[in-house]
Amino acid sequence: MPSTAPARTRSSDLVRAARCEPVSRTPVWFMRQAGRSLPEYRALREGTSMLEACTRPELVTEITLQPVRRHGVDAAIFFSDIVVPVAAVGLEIEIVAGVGPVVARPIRSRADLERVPELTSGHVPYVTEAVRLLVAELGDTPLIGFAGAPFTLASYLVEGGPSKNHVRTKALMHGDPALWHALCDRLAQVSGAFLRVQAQAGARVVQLFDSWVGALSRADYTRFVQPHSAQALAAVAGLDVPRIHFGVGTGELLADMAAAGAEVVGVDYRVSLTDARERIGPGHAVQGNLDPALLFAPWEVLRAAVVEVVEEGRRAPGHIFNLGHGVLPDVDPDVLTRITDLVHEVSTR
Ligand code: 1CP
Repeated sequence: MPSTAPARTRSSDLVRAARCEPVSRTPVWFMRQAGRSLPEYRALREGTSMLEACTRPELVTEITLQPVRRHGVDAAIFFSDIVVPVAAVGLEIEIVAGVGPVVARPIRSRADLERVPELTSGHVPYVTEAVRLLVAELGDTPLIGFAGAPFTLASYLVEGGPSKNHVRTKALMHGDPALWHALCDRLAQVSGAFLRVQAQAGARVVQLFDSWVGALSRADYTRFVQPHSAQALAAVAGLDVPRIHFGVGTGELLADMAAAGAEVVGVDYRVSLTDARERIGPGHAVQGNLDPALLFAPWEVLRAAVVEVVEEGRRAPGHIFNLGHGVLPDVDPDVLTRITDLVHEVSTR
């Protein structure tokens, strides 16, 4: 199916920055900009569970558009969750308020793996429909599609829910490498296909979230994770969609994450963009990396921090302004609007 996205989103600042091409000003969006801090989001979600909401195209469209209208950001991020594709193929999973994804029967054996079949576009017709509706509404603003990377997804599936130390995941990885690789191979197919569905319906950029991979050593990353993330990213190679790859606490892994195949490396707030560029090497754009906690600091302090990130980013071959991780739940949304305006103002070429 050919993309229905207007050709002009290809020349948007977001896409140009991702490709290390000149921009009119630094593009900005915020991880977790949809949901969370917006009262209009909480009103819409009233009475509908998170996973149920993700299957309703009109609702997804409205929630995705809310932060674009309110803040004037340079991109929309598709309202969904990293566990939507594994739920779509039949895994019993729930997103529990205040907790996160919880898996009824965790995946810990070869027999369990059969409960995670390959994903086809037929599993997620509501995603195709929502992306098409969105692209029609968004006009010049590009839509970012996303998926969870194999490691982060595997952690939820093996642990059965959110985890601090990922002990069962690491025990499986080292104790039964063959099963680990089989699980991640399957999850790479699921993630890659989920990215592909969104890109083919009109998403202009995709982001692969490996949120918790910073828990690993470099040796474990290259042996147990990188080939699978590369497989997920390769699923959208040739579709003309720049790929962003992001994780938290990944200072030691940035070079290897860049080598997994993305055009843009997302940098968390623990490493400066300047240091990150040195670790990543030439040829990649960077995304990030304002500390989300600074959104609670006095405006003058926050202002200086924003300007510093913009200035550092201008020395990179391409820069997309973002936070170093997601928007925290109780942030005043007006602060996000102010940051968006400031980034645009100080970066106008
Ligand atoms: O009812 C609710 O509002 C639940 C809160 C919520 C929301 C709004 C969850 C549960 N997921 C989402 C949407 C979501 N999740 C988006 C789209 C909105 C946007 O970004 O603007 C995206 C991109 C995600 C991705 C996601 N889900 C990640 C990767 C990003 C990151 O923050 O690192 C992860 C790790 C998840 C799992 C997840 N889903 C929800 C929660 C609370 C969590 C984290 C749980 C944990 O701490 O392990």
